[in-house]
Amino acid sequence: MAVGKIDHVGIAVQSLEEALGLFRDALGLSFQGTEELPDRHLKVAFLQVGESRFELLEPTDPESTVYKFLQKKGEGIHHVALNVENIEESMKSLEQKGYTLLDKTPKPGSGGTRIAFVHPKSTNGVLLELVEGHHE
Ligand code: CMX
Repeated sequence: MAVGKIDHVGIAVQSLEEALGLFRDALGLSFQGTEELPDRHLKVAFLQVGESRFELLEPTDPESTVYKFLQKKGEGIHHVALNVENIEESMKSLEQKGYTLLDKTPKPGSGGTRIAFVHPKSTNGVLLELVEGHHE
């Protein structure tokens, strides 16, 4: 499988507004606005870091997987997203090597991308997101 850059690093936060005080204001990263993802029970904000980005994740209700994460672990790195050339091929390759995919088929991601997650229990404790396609 062909991995490109780190697309983004997802960080679970209690409050986007509060976290923007660090990432946007103190670090001075370019802020690309917030987005509501009602189907995932999340509010997210992207900040550009060179060719990559941070994705701040604030759960909007207890249905969110990020809500559970915050309850268990507190704020912190939630996932790392890697750009891949061909998502179906990458998913198949990882599955054949024994890694546990959380999605059977790619799901639509933000900005017209296609995404799939790999279970952190099979990937050294890091929830991996595969991303095909680029923003803008
Ligand atoms: N990173 C590392 N480990 C994680 C984790 C994460 N993000 N989330 C859970 N875990 C660990 C837990 O600590 C737990 O470990 P122990 O058994 O040692 O305690 C184990 O995985 C099971 O965790 P859980 O709290 O019982 O949670 P679930 O099994 O219900 O769900 C997961 C975990 C990864 C399967 C689920 O969160 C998932 O499907 N995630 C993929 C989708 C997602 O996270 N989307 C939201 C953000 C991305 C976006 O949409 O933009």
